[in-house]
Amino acid sequence: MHPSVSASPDVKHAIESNKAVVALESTIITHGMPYPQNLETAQAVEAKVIAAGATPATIAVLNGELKVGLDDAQLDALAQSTGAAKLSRADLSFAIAQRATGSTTVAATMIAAHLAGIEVFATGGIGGVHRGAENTFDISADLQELAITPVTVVSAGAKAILDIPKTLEVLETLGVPVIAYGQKNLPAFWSCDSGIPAPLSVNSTKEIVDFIQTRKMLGIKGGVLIGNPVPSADEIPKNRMDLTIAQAIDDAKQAGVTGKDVTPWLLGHIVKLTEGNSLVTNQALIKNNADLAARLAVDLANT
Ligand code: PSU
Ligand code: MN
Repeated sequence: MHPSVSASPDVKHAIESNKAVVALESTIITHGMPYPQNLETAQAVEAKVIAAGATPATIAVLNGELKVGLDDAQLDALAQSTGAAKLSRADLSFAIAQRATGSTTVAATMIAAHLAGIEVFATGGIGGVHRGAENTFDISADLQELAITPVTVVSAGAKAILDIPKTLEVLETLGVPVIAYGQKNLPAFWSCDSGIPAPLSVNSTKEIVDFIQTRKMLGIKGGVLIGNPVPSADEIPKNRMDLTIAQAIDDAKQAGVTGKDVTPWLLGHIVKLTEGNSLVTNQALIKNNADLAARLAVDLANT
């Protein structure tokens, strides 16, 4: 474990004894959902990981310390905080240097997980190429992180507010394996099926473990992205979601939202437009990803 990592006693013990650990991000807590649903979800996600036999490690920067594993009070304080910065590769070290508090995006969580020696990470949806990126150049740092940092990220695909075909093209260029779990098509975050075939697909955690081991054997660097569809009972079908997303993107343009505010703004606005339904689906898909990530981490620890 890297000396800059401040691991909780549970996480430290699990890592030192080669037990299964699942990293969890915190931007979803501070910028992805309102309080108290964010806290309830963070707790439910940790419970899912524990139920599947792994140790949860929620990651954040608290007063300049890179925390891997938060206790109840820390999780609660983060969920209620309003001043936490949204940290990615560019500003993770800045927050630590300034003794500040911030939540970690997929990119920053991957960096911290790797420093701690954690190989599996569960999130909701990764960042990617935004619609209209040919004009705005808005492409999430999550994509290049997947190219260089050896962590397997279990997601429900790229957030459907993004341009999914362009996101896939960039991932292909960067050499990031994108694997659909249990179906041939990629999921689309709130919806089970994006209508877009996944480059790769598997039906078991064992296949993912074999793939990860083979990549290690060949010395191929970088991460792996798993697209795990939300349970169908909890989805919002794509044709319904498409209209809401188009409306939300229009409204964001009108409101002049840019840069790292775009993703949180759109997610919050979509919760309003769907009268809370998108939040319920978001909670369900994260729990589902935590469960798959934990089962994968257990299989990986046993090989
Ligand atoms: N998925 C969610 N909610 C979120 C995010 C993902 O359901 O809040 C966050 C993740 O932390 C992801 C980030 O890394 O949004 C991407 O932001 P950007 O597009 O600015 O890179
Ligand atoms: Mn961006």
